[in-house]
Parts: sequence; C-alpha cells; structure tokens
Amino acid sequence: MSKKISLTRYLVEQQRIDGHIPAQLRLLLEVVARACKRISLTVNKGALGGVLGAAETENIQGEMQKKLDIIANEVLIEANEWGGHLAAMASEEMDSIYIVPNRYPQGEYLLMFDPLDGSSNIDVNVSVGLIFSVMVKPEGAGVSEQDFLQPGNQQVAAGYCVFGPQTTLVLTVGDGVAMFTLDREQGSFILTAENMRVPNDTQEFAINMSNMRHWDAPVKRYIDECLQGQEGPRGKDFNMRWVGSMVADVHRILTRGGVFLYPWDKRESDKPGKLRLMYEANPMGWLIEQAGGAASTGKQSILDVQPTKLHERVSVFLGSKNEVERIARYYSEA
Ligand code: FDP
Repeated sequence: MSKKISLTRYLVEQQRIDGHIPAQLRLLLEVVARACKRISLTVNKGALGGVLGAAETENIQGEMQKKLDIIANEVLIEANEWGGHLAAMASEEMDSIYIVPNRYPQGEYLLMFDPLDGSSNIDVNVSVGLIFSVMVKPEGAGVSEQDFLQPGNQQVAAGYCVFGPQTTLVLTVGDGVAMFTLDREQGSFILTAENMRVPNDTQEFAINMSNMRHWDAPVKRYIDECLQGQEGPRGKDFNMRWVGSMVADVHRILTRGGVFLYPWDKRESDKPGKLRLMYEANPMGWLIEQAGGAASTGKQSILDVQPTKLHERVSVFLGSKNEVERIARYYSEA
C-alpha cells in the first residue's frame, strides 16, 4: 500500500530536508490549514447550520456580505492571532489591517486572505473557497498598512482551499505546487498531487461572456478568435467554462489547463478591474506561475504590480502560458 503523506509531514520535510521554509512559516501554514478544515465543516452544514444567506452588511468594496464571509473571516483571525507567527492580517472583509493584539507575541509574517471567494455561489451549493498570501513584514518597529504594499513577487507562501465535492488545499512556498485532499475520517489533509503543471496550450477559456459589450479591443479580439474555432485564425475549437468562483475556475486550470480572464471593462472604467490584487490575483498568479503558467494584467506580470492600497483591484489573465502571452501581445499591438 502506498504511504499517505499528510500536510504536516510534507511541511516538516520541506523545513528539514529542503530547508526552505522556516519553522514559523510552517506553523503559519498548518494553522491556515486548520482554519480551512473548520470553514469546510461550516460550509458543508449549509442550511442545517443556519449559515446561508446575507448578513445585511457591506464590506469596504461596497459588496453585500454573506454570513459565511463573516464567519470564515473570524475563523481565520481566531486561528492565527495567538500563534506568534504573525505581525498582522488583512482581508477582503476588513476595511483596514488587523494587528495581532499586544497580549500575543508578534511574528514576522503578514497574512492576507479572501476568506470566502465566490460567495455569490454559497447559497446555490456551488464550489467556493479561501485564498491566501503570505509576505514578510519589512524591518522596523510596529506594523502598518504600508508594510503590506509589496508586489506579488515578494510572496513567501500562497494557496487556496476549494470547498467543493472534495475539500482541496493547494499551496506553494516557491518550489512548485502541491495539492492536498481533506480526508474527513482522519481529519487531515493528504498529499494527492505534487509538481502540478499547467500545460502551455489549451482549448478552454473562462470569462463572464455577459460583459462582452464592455470589454476593450484586445479582449474582444482574443475571445472572438476563440469563438471562430476551427474556421478562424486559431484553427481549433474552444470550449468555455465559467463557475463564477475564482478558486474553482483556477483549480480547473491548474488541474487540466485553460485560461482565466477577468479584464478591466467599461462598467467601472475608473477601476483597473474587479478582482483584488493582494489576496486574489497575487496568490493565484504565483501558484499558476509556479506550475509553469503565466499571470498578466495584459500590460505587465501581475506579480510585478506595485500596490498602492490594500484593496487594490487589477485586470487578470492567467493560465496556460501561450494563451496569456497571446493576450499580452494583443494588448501591445492595440
Ligand atoms: P464573488 O463576486 O462571488 O465573490 O472575487 C470575486 C468573484 O466572485 C470571483 O470569485 C469570481 O471569479 C468573480 O467574482 C465572478 O464575477 P462575476 O459575477 O462578475 O462573473
């Protein structure tokens, strides 16, 4: 019988054998994984747990919060604040940063998360998930929002957990991408894929087509060519998938390839995009790049974007390398 490798063992070995994750980072990742298990149980209870529906509050982005957005946010804070590994946290659901209270020791890491991505899918029993990104706090006393404003290429760990038919944790510490599946009987995450790779080419794209009339020319050109299929300039037929939860769409791309697009569009022309840089685009972009794919705003690598504020938005194209590079080329030619 093949040996099962738990997340704990995987991380201990990363620390011991490969020496590239410090003990504090290992602790942080284990704590995040524990929070994922709690959130997974809560999501699974659905209507029986009284957790579905809106919370009647808005987050800083003006979006209605779901009860589960708030519950997941609290679970992550409670799990992480006392361990001594963090200096502060930031979340899609909090206006400003959450500094670890004085009664606990302060660590050197900064944790950013979208506690429940795809929350419009919660009530209809479609996959949702948690996305997180970890950076090191710059040297100096205290901690401020400014400390978080580092480009994605400074991340030291990133990952997501999909709460779908299976609960799956996918993570990188800068040495490839590993996937763990929650064994509910054992209560532990078990390694189910290592060195995940996104194929360079694909025949599958993910975009919300209902926004087509609002896109700019390069995106229209790219999708139009895909839609022409075998008879068009691409010479092959394309398939489309749009779950509407970024975690689920990115998970499919990591598993079998594809390209995900959430471009800037004319609906809110003053904003660079819908998705958030720090806790959505950066961690997903790094995971995809670690798996051999690419992540771009159309004009530059997502990981090179210098954030100017915590809840910064960004245009996102990520997935199979040749497709993302093609979109970037269409932008440079426009
Ligand atoms: P949601 O608004 O449901 O939280 O992060 C935002 C996000 O979901 C992504 O998960 C998803 O890819 C996208 O928005 C869906 O947006 P549209 O409803 O505009 O398609």
